[in-house]
Amino acid sequence: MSFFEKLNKAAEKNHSLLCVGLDSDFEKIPECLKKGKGKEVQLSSRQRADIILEFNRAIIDATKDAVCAYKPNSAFYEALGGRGLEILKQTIQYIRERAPAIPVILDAKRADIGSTNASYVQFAFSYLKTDAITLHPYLGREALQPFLDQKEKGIFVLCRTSNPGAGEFQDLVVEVKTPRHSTGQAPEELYKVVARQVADEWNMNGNCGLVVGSTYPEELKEVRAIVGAMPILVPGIGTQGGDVEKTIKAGIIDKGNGIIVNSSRGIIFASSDKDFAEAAKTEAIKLREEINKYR
Ligand code: NUP
Repeated sequence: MSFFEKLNKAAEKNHSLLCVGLDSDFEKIPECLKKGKGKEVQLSSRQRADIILEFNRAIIDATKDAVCAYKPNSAFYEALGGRGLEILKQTIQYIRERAPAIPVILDAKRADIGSTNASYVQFAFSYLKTDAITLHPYLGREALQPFLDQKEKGIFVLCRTSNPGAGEFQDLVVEVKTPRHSTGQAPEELYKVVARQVADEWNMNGNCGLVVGSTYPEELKEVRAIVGAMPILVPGIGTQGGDVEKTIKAGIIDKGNGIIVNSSRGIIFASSDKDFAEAAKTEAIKLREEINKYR
């Protein structure tokens, strides 16, 4: 089954467009999980990683019936070195065991020249066994081909990011000219060019999606108009202040899906007390219901 088939099934089963981001920053892990494991300053990377794994497992058990996907961000695991990569793999394995219907998106924002991408593909899909990955578009399709060739996987290309300075490059108005001909497209912002290229040129295997931040609902609406029904991963809800109603109205397609709404810190760190898993569940259900209200 392809990633997008799996995603749609999970969304239907849990009646949810919510993706919970497993951005398990050690500093924010509830104290109750750290107690009895030594003084925090003395904890080794291995011990920190083990605590994060315990945290992730509790979050997954608590939220698995309210989500359509999980999205661990590689940065928080890479920060812990070798054991960090192991617990990222073990977290994905745990999702397979406890919630096999729920796909996993690795947020790693990779991309390099083609031959190097082949190794990134191996890391994401052979070692970690994730279902989908996020990529930068900057090197172009030729370089990203090893990812695009992964027919059963989801390939999410950054289009309009959620950060305040996203427009520095993404809003530059450009005219597309290939070496031999102009496409005839009027000049437009770079993020729209990315959206158009991915939809028209890169999506030959039907495995592409885009990333557009919920902090820019107007841009999300414009991207939706360009790409038709292509799935869009939308981070920025919760801590970054994205508006749920505007996001859903701008991004949803006729069938009431087509977007994957991510919240990380707003869900997983809803409480820093012993009730952290229960609080994550409550927040996940609340956000799922709010999203569903506007579908
Ligand atoms: O444009 C983007 N904005 C963004 O926040 C693209 C992303 N991939 N992300 C990621 O989504 C970010 O790296 C983090 O993993 C998550 C948002 O987390 P939070 O603000 O919900 O805690």
